[in-house]
Amino acid sequence: MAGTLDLFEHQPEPPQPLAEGAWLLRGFVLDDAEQLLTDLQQVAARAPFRHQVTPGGYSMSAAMTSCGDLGWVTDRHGYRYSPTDPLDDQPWPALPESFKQLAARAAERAGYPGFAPQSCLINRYETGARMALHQDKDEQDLFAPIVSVSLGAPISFMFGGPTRSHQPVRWKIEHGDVLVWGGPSRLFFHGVAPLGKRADHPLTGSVRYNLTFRKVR
Ligand code: MD6
Ligand code: FE
Repeated sequence: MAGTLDLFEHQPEPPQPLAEGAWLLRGFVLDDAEQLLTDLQQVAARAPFRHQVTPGGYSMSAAMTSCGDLGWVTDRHGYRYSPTDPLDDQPWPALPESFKQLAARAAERAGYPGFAPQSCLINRYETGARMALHQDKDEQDLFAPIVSVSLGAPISFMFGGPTRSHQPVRWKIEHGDVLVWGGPSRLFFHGVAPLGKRADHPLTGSVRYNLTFRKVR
């Protein structure tokens, strides 16, 4: 039955500002989520998820892989972007077409037209995995925004300010949500709280994935 409600259900929500230059696009990738998850699994079949080690010697609780011309890696020697996967010294899998299009579309919606990412870092969170407060500052190009896509189980995202001492604001981020940020908030501190025991999604079970698209150079 076509009720008037149907007319509203497919209206995209307007972008929600988190800070100057930072936008939350609720549900922006809902229609593309299954394709993105399929393509993600293909990337992971070639470049498997792994728990990287920080320069300080800690194993990260989120498992990671990458695709695109460059991948974000960390080991005892530091954080950096690498054109090859350290597991096999081969180039990373190419960015799937669905990833490229989605990243460009989301960036444009948030006011950053012409976004062409060189790298997509894929984080996989299982119960209890988290990401401590940090800045994304390993990129040379700090003018380009970062586009961040969340798939699967919901998580509490902490969005801080220009210094570590700014009290972060918590946002519940769900399957299909996209964050786009650049400009004045490009270097703001952020992180995610531990993935809850009861976190669940029909497409991924208790797992949450996050894709972050970056222009590095
Ligand atoms: C995450 N995201 O959502 C971790 N960084 O799992 C990030 O660290 C992040 O979402 C830069 C820009 C957007 C992000
Ligand atoms: Fe980050």
